[in-house]
Amino acid sequence: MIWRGIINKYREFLPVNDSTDIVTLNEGNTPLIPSEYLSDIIGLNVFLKYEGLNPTGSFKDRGMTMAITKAKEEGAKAVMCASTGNTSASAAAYSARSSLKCIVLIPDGNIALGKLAQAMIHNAQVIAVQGNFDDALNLVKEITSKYPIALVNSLNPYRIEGQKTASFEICDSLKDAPEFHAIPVGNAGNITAYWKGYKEYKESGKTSKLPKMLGFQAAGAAPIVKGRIVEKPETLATAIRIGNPASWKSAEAARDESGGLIDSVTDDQIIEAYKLLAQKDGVFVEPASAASVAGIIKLQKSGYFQSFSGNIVCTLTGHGLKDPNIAIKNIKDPVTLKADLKTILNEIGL
Ligand code: AN7
Repeated sequence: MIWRGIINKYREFLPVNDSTDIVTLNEGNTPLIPSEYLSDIIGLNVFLKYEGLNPTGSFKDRGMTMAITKAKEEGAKAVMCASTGNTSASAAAYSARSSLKCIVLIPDGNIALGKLAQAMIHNAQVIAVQGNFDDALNLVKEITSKYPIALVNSLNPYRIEGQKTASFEICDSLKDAPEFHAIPVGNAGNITAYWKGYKEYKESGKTSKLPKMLGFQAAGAAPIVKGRIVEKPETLATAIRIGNPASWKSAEAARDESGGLIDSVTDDQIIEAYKLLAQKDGVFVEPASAASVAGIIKLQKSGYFQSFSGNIVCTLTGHGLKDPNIAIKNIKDPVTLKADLKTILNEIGL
């Protein structure tokens, strides 16, 4: 069967009917990659759900195909979002494909280069706000409540509907739900969506159990862990530099209903996991994505997994090419030498 995107594949679980005109870039169907290296460390079978391989390079495409499809169906002419980068890249691409005007508010100076390039080339109206993501989202909420512009942040329930399909794919691949699911948490839409997906699959009889949900925030932007709004969130993982998550309550529900946890990881732990993924598994992700792996390594060290066996899935939310500056900053510069055989052989150690 030709893959035609998540709505076609999972339409029985989604708010569409036969006359819905689907806006898709054939998102989804991302690989679930086993990690031998991490399985050895953790003591469970670790799988990486590599969402960086979606059309715009992040998991946001799953929600955006749904949100833009519904915006079109409902007659919207324009959409708007606040974004730490990936939502704006995705909204811009799906809007371009469906001739919608797209307006994005980004925190000035705090989005990765690749994401900015995407929003710009897809012709979104990009406005950098002198504030953080939370300030930008407040503005977008106010504007979309007063003017005929559709909000496509994950407060839009269609976004969650689309994003839940990642759980379906995991269960389809593993033939059941995993024991654990680890995931980065920013605005908390994705953990909400995965949990909804796992529950719906179990209710429909496609799986026999539910995973424990393990969410990870960056230590400098960990409102849910601290139990209070962080006014000035700080982390090099700019995708999750969020101090007041929109889906705070539903993330707590996912944590509590599943018997899981939401913890924090430091920027150093994120960078360590980011390098491990690239250098041991050959998987290049953006820093925020590495929070899930940093988190399970942290939990393993505390003995958390000792009495468990089975499968654990880590969502890797975005591609490493989104943020090339971080990669280059964290690795030694390449040497520059004369175009001379002896010099090059000497450098290689031959
Ligand atoms: C790579 O693009 O919030 O907890 O505006 O880009 O569902 O917010 C991005 C979030 C994790 C956190 N990893 O997901 C945005 C935005 C990456 C991300 C998250 C984001 P949520």
